[in-house]
Amino acid sequence: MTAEWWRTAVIYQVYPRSFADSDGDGIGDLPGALARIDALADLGVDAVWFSPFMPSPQKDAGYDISDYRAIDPLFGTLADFDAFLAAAHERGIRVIVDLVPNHSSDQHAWFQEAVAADPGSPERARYLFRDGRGEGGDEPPNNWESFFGGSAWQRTTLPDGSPGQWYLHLFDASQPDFDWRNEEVREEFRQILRFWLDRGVDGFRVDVAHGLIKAEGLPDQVSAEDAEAASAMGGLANTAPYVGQPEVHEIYRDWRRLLDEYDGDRALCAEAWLPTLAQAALWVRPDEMHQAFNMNYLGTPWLADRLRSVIDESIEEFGGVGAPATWVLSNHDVIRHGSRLALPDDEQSFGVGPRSPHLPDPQLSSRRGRAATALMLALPGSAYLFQGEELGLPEVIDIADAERQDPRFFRTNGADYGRDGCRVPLPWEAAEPHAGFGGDPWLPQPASWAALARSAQTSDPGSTLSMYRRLLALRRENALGAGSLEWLDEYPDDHTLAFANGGVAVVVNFGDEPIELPDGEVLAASWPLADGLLPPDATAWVRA
Ligand code: TEU
Repeated sequence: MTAEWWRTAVIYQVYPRSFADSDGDGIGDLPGALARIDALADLGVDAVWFSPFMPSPQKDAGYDISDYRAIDPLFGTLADFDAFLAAAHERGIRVIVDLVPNHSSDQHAWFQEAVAADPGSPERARYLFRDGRGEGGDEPPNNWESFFGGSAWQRTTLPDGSPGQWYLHLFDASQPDFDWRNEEVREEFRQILRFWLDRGVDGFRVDVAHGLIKAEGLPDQVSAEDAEAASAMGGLANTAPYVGQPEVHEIYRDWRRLLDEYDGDRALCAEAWLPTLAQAALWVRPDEMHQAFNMNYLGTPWLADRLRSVIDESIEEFGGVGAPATWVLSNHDVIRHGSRLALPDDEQSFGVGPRSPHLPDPQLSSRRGRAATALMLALPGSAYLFQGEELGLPEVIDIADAERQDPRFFRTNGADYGRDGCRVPLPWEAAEPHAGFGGDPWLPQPASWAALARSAQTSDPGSTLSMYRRLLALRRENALGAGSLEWLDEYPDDHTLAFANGGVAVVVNFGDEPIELPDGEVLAASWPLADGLLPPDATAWVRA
């Protein structure tokens, strides 16, 4: 592979608990992933990102880590990981692992020591313990809310049963936040990075990369309205006191220096949810991370003008700091993109379930999902795929409340369905029990998924899987990742996007009527053409 593989790579997210189960416990594992590695090679991806597989009580599906230098027995052993890594490298596939530095599990040895130690002790100083406010310290130390709902503070209980200090958790109460102003925490994570780099990983996806540093003094969050008023008066616009604090960049500069000591082009990718692309670009300045997820692109609805602006802005902002633009439509935190793009714009976050006001139409989901992918894979830069999107899996809506697992569902008392609907285990073999996933899956698979199994799609030229394979092969042959984008303005219509990337012209139809394609060989189409015309909610690639 060429130098700086991450500038153009297509990176496939393996969510290990839902990928492939080798031991029949209903939870995917590393030997299961290894047994299916040729499906990834055959798809044509450049790299795999593994969501966390470290030891964890699994309160947040593995994003609550109790030991950063081992593998949870649910998923296998370090030897299983080494075997996967070697097999991937043999096939020219890079492997990046998930690093979760913002918080640990409450079962991590450090947190257990902290709870057992006194207020003000060095053990407590690794996390964010504070006295409560109000009489008897009964009120949380500030007004911050957890991303999963409710207060971001949990009170501890002393051995005699009386209430003690509070600790900060931006996510579940089982995920206490580290204090990244503490040098001991920084040194520990340098060692963790080295542990995985020494094993040969190609890089890290860095969880919650926007949030490690909290504003000094942990001030109350100003409400959006107050912030707006302040900014109208010439004051500072609101940013949450735990998002994008300037000192967070020192940490990534330090990590970059550490990665640069290693050979082989290792990369850091920021999972940073930030209000603007201009802010996201700060994470990928030349001495910081290599890539940042483009959450602004992911959050853009299926509208030609909005997509055109976000594409332009992405190329400009990331390009402005010498970083590749990145693209992503799906991951384990959001509604699967076909289903999402078929929902009203204001119902595309926080999950969808049986009581949601609107449910996505399956046909429209399928058309838009495929069209959006064919648009994304033609863009220059690096793209992320989430396991199962290559099978056209829809969001699973019919999950009974009793079967749901996401802490977001529980912390909002079911007001948000949360993320289980995109996490349902993959179907591999149409004719096997549990569609060949392995044991009885930890989230129920719809019966209809047998028809979407990889085995049912693999030799069907019209399947979503065949479309992904073809697009990835064409993307590689035409070096689209390293290309550049030029809008084709002979399509002035509001309902069309058209651009050229090198020798490939790409046309996307957002309207209700079929449209004409430019002259030339049609290389790929996300939906069958009708009389040579591109139907609504479809994308075509044409040899220009
Ligand atoms: O998500 C970070 C994050 O900020 C999420 O709250 C995100 O905004 C939300 O899930 C969108 O619906 C990361 C992981 O990707 C997620 O799975 C973890 O739950 C979270 O960190 C805590 O580790």
